[in-house]
Amino acid sequence: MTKKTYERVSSIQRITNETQINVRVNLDGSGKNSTNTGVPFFDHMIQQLSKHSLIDIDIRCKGDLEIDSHHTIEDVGWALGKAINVALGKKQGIKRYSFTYLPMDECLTRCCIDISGRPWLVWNVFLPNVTIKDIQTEIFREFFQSFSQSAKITLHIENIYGQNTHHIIESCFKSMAISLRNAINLDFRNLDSVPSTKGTLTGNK
Ligand SMILES: [Mn+2]
Repeated sequence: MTKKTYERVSSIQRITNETQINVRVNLDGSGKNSTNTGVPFFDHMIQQLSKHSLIDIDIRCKGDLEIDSHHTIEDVGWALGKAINVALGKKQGIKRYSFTYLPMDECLTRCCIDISGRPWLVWNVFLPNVTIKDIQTEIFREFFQSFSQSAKITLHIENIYGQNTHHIIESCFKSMAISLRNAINLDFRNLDSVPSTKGTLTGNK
């Protein structure tokens, strides 16, 4: 095979008593985004993720925002990670590894990714402000945690320096976006094989 002949798309639904979520992704998109979670700052972050990863992302979420935004943000992380995992299929031909240093004004964040099939998050990020609007900023660790678990990726995010909490959070999303873009990109020298000496990256073996 010298050309990709399959689509990398998926559609996921996740319904619990806390959240009802529908996610559609196209890994080979152009960064088109339509996200409505009822949490504008979080929608802004997903928009950044889509724009810079070039993954088309469509998210509809009805969450229990009358409690707070915790379940909504955590569960969208899970559903989006799952959608990406499904769309990646057997991970044939992907580049697999990537890293990005992402500056944003005064702050610098590094994200390293291995699309390994083994879920893991390292989160070395301190967020100086406890809240942004009415969002507890500690929830963003939970977003990346649930995303890494359901996407089955090894994800290391470190804020090297920075002061502004909005910048720090946004740099985490953008650095992951660019790392994802590169890691899910197809390696045209290696389209026929899964980039693992083990022969599988599904995480099932
Ligand atoms: Mn912003």
